[in-house]
Amino acid sequence: MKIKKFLASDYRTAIRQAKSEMGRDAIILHSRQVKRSGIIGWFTPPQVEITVAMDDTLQVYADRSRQNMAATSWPTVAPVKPVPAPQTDTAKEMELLDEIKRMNYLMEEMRNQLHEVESTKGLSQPVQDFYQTLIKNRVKPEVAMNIAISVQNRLPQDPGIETEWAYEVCLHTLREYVKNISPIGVSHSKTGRLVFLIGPTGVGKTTTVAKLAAKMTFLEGKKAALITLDTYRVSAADQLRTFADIMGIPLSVVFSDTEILEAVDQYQDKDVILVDTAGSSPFNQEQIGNLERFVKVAQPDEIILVLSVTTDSDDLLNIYHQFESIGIDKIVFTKLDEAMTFGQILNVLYETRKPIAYVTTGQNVPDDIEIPDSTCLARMFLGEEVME
Ligand SMILES: Nc1nc2c(ncn2[C@@H]2O[C@H](COP(=O)(O)OP(=O)(O)OP(=O)(O)O)[C@@H](O)[C@H]2O)c(=O)[nH]1
Ligand SMILES: [Mg+2]
Repeated sequence: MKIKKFLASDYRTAIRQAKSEMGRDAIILHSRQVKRSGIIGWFTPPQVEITVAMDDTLQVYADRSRQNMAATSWPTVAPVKPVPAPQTDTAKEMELLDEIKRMNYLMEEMRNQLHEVESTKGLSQPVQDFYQTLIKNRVKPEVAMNIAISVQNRLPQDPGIETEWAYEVCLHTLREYVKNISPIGVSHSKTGRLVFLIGPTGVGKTTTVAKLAAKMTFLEGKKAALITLDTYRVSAADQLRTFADIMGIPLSVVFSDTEILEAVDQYQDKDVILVDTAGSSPFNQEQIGNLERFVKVAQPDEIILVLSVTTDSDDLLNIYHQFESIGIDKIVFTKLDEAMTFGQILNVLYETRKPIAYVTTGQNVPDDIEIPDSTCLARMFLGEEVME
């Protein structure tokens, strides 16, 4: 690991120096303002010192994680080539334990299936089919069952009920669970709406910020400004700067509490100030704590959690709960173009009762972002093709 300090008149110059010497994936360990010594320090502005680290293994990891993180934000264990172990007593015991675990898992599966058969017994055939369709589309059994029961309660007991009518009732009921749709609330009466986008690494926060800024500026005629708090990696702010420069939208790279307040103050004449944040691992309390501090200082009007639908339902809910302390107002679901099923969206909305703000459907800025409508979402949960 190589660690080096860089001293310059401002952050941007210090980062430029660090980047050219240490590479794009170097990590900023610490940054501070330093007053020059002696009498000269009284009359000149403080300098900026950043401490930067770079490790060859980090470089490899960074390259790899950039590809992997896009698929899922949850750490995965690299597959290890099995090495045949000598069959000692301990190895045999381990094998036995594994076998018991496998049997327990199978028994649990069978119990669930029996439970499912038992609980779907009271449902008419079209509602049972509806339930099975939800399960196939990765809706959790308990969520699917609750929705199926409310569908059943709305249908007459008539066994000869028409399938088409039953389908309409299913769709209508499903829609009610996702009718809370709430894009960013820019209003003409109040400028300077401050919106934070937070979430795990690689889910598409920066891309979503760029898409939103471009849409608002070029399609809705709004004035937008960008702030990035992502100063963890030396090259992180460059990504958004490139978009900002192309779009002609102002961007501030912010390192401290004072700087965020200054930036927010400076952009008060804009309709919306979008804040991109560093990806936080839900396991890293320090990163979540840092984010929480910025939120306390800046007091945003909206905090949007960005989640990728390529992540498994249970992981999505775990991530939600890890970020909950920051205060989540609404959710953006990204990478719908990379998923085969969408039940995980319903699972998250069902449990959290939070509104959905947008969905994103590809890498293109600004086209691949949409405000979904509830019919479209309901049909997606049933596995119907509704998006390009
Ligand atoms: N397929 C697909 N890719 C997307 C979508 N949104 C973003 N991406 C891609 O996902 C990758 C990560 O996107 P970023 O916007 O950098 O993600 P981030 O959350 O800002 O990442 P960190 O800042 O590293 O935490 C990029 O390759 C994006 O082009 C989407 O809706 N669909
Ligand atoms: Mg980013």
